[in-house]
Amino acid sequence: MAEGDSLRYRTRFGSKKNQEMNHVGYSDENYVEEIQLNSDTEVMEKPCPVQIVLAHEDDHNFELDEKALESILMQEHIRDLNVVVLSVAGAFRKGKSFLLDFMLRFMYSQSSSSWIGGDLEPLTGFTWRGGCERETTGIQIWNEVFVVQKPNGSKVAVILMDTQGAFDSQSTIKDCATVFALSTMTSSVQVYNLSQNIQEDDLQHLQLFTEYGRLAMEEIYRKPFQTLMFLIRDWSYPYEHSYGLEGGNQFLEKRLQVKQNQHEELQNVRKHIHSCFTNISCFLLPHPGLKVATNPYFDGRLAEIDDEFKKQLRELVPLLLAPENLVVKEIGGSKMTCRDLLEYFKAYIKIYQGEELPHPKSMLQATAEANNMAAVAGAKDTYSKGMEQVCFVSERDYV
Ligand SMILES: Nc1nc2c(ncn2[C@@H]2O[C@H](COP(=O)(O)OP(=O)(O)OP(=O)(O)O)[C@@H](O)[C@H]2O)c(=O)[nH]1
Ligand SMILES: [Mg+2]
Repeated sequence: MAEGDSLRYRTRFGSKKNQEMNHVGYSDENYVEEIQLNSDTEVMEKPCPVQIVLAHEDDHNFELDEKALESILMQEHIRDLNVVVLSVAGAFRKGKSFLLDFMLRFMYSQSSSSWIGGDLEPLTGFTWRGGCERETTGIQIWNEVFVVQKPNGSKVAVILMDTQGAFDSQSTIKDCATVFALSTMTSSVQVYNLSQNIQEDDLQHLQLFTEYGRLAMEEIYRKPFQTLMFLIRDWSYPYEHSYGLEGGNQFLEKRLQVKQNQHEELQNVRKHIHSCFTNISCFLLPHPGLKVATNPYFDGRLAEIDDEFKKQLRELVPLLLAPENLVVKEIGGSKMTCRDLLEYFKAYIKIYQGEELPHPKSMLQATAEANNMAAVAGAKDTYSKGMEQVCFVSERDYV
């Protein structure tokens, strides 16, 4: 789907003052919508993704669109509500935006068991597409903040966040770390989207990126971040660990286990991940079928998605977004409102724009540095040995 195709249009509502709180629906033919208007709202965007962090390719810098973020977070009816932020991050081209669009469907019709949509309905929302080139850049959030009542009666504001995929050919390791760190720091639920398995380098990158996030936080909290869900796409070993949360958690426990006889490096990465998040879980999602993965004309319709994938999706999305499962964003143990989130965003982005943080090293740089250090050590050794020989010879000559 080309950018700008479907949802990016504006509607002028006129200046209706003090309208009642309304409901937003989402159907296959069109958006059935009655949007809550604030007293000061004149122009309201139709539901669409909004770029809040812009990635500047030329100088590898990130910029916060404060105005755009403010216009979403400071809406009168939500700004003082506690905020829940669900963000999906991970490597590029792995179905992050596609997944978020199912989450949108759930948020728009959660009372209904048919939230997943109609069989022939194209999947819209955050822009997703096939192909090998990256799509999402920077950070986007859905401009509709969902107000949900938790079982205890409290109302929370739910924000869905999409992020630039890591490891594309245009991004440096610092760019990837910045996006991932910002996503981790500003979300209460971070979905770490992985393909097929959890490899050791996936854990190393998670360590690097979360450390980059922790560095930017003013105080060092014991567990700085909240919920982390490893989401493994195209899981092909259901005979070892079954699809879903239970199989996922068993698998994760094995992968994150710290053992006595393990190399220190492997132990450290695991200890680091445990020390960063309060809740860690894992969900195993099956392959959605070849049409999803390879057909360039696939438009997201359920009719062309494998049944097992749909079954697991019906489990996964409510696990993350059902009212009873929503996790309010906290920093240092304090719950945050939408208003607070805006301030934190502004503070965090400044840190990444400044020069005070060390640059995260790429694997290549680290290897080059290690090679240089080994060469220096070798040269020193040769020098010392040579000097010893000279000194020993001359000493003997003088004796
Ligand atoms: N194999 C596989 N493909 C998927 C899955 N989910 C979606 N896709 C396909 O993956 C492709 C990329 O989907 P996107 O949602 O645009 O991926 P993304 O991770 O947001 O990509 P970037 O924005 O470039 O980082 C599309 O062709 C989807 O149809 C999945 O679970 N497995
Ligand atoms: Mg995307």
